Amino acid sequence: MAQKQLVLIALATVVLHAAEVPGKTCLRPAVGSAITEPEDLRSRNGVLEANLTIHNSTEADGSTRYCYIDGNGNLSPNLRLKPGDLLILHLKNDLTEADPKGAPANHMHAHMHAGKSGDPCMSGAMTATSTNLHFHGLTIPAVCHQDDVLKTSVSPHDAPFEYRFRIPADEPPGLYWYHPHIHGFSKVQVLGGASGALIVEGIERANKEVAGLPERVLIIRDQDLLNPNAPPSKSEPVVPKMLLDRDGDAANNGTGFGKPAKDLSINFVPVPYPDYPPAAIEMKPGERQLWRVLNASAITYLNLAVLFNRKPQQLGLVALDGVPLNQSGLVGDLVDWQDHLGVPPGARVEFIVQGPPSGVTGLLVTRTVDTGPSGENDPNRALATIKGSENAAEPRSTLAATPDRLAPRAVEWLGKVLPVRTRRLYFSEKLTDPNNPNSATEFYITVDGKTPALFDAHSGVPDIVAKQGTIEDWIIENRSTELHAFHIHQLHFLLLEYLGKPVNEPFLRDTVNVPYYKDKMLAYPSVRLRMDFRDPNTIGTYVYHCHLLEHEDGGMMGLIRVEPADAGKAP
Ligand SMILES: [Cu+2]
Repeated sequence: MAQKQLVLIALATVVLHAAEVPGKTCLRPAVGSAITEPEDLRSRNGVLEANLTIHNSTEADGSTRYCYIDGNGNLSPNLRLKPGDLLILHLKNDLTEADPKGAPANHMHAHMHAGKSGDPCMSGAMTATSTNLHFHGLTIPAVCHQDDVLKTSVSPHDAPFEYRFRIPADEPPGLYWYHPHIHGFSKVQVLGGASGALIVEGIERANKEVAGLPERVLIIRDQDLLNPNAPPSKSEPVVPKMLLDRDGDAANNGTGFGKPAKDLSINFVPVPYPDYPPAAIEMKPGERQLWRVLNASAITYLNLAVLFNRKPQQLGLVALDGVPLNQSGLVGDLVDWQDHLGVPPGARVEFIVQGPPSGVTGLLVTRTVDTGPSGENDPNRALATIKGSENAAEPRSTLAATPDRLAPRAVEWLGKVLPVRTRRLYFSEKLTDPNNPNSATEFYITVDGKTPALFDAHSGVPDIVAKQGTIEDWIIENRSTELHAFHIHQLHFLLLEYLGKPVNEPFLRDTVNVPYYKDKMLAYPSVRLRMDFRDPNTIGTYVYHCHLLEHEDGGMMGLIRVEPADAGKAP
């Protein structure tokens, strides 16, 4: 009898654990719900200190969700700091082995690599249950406890791991973000929902056009299809039968319709295929707001538009990838009015939106993106309704109405400095068996002249060596038949040429599309970027890669070492 009771008690304990402590599960709002804002964690007296736990759970439908939970149970909070503020995060890894179906398909090089010590700074473990943080877009050092993703790896049995760094005093004000960056496992964690916004405050100090505006953070994520076997909606035109691309996702069919590679969510409200029931936003009629939109998708491109009565509205772009459009200091308070905004995975757009008239319900949509013959299908779809209503609640934050002006940058505008050299890199893909179109694909980014090789997380040998204090031009070519998104850690770059044509952008980016190659093209599509290694925080060893995470996990990543200006000496 006593033994039976013991068993019952043990069972009860197990059940309690499985049912989760309240606030410790990756809860998701229902389809069609009103969009809420992520909670704000704001710095006070120059410091923001917070506990962040990464958690996952396998759902009844077999999908795996990931989320960050702060000390108060908030999901994936906004981290809000001013330039110069100190951020201290205590990252606890609460990951459990996910459903095998959620694991990456071909992770031949993403094997278990036991560290030599229990030190998360030296671990280098790249496993399904290891994690770390990358602070996308910030020019902070690539060292442990700051923004190193090569060796830093926190395991579930580790004590909370401390991230501690200052937002640089000259970091452009805008939208940045945090997400895990474990090679081979970035996709599964980010696709599951592991991401959040980091806002460097003061955009209204850079551009007076946004002073006094209410602001809203919208995070668009992708996730595996909730209804993978459903036929397309009856309201859609009939499209060619869906095939799979090289990554095993629904392939681009070139029509703008059909089954998407992934579902999307907006602030975690799912908008699932095939009918895309939109999430809901309310705005006061005619009110201007600043929308800060992050594409935290693992593989999905966005092309955002706002429609009133099916008519595209003007969106006033003021910042891209965290950098105000007037970053050069040469163009005044620039607002770039557009009726659609392309956003590759990893990129951010900050723009002015005007609320619909009273009684009108507008629509936030993503238009189709042509990802190339072997790219994913990113069809047209609704994301959220925008209802004009006198009773609409104001967003939580409003930008200062009469801000002091941001000081001009101390360094010369990147467009005016000559590069010390030009390098050529290219994206390419290769079937493991050239005679079998269904064999696995290998993904490369290669310095022209070298032999393509998959990224090796443990080699430590840089593909590129540069010197701090210098400027370089990089030409990035795409020799594959799908779109890729080039991203580099620790710095922003200036886009100088797109498809061989000069562009004149007064701002910087950290992620850029490189269009796909097609038969009979006379040259590989390319972009020319001016890379800025002047900031001492760019010293160190870090990565550049495609921001489609299945490409990054699959090997499309390279290593750069930036050496200190005072020659020869190790940092
Ligand atoms: Cu790619």
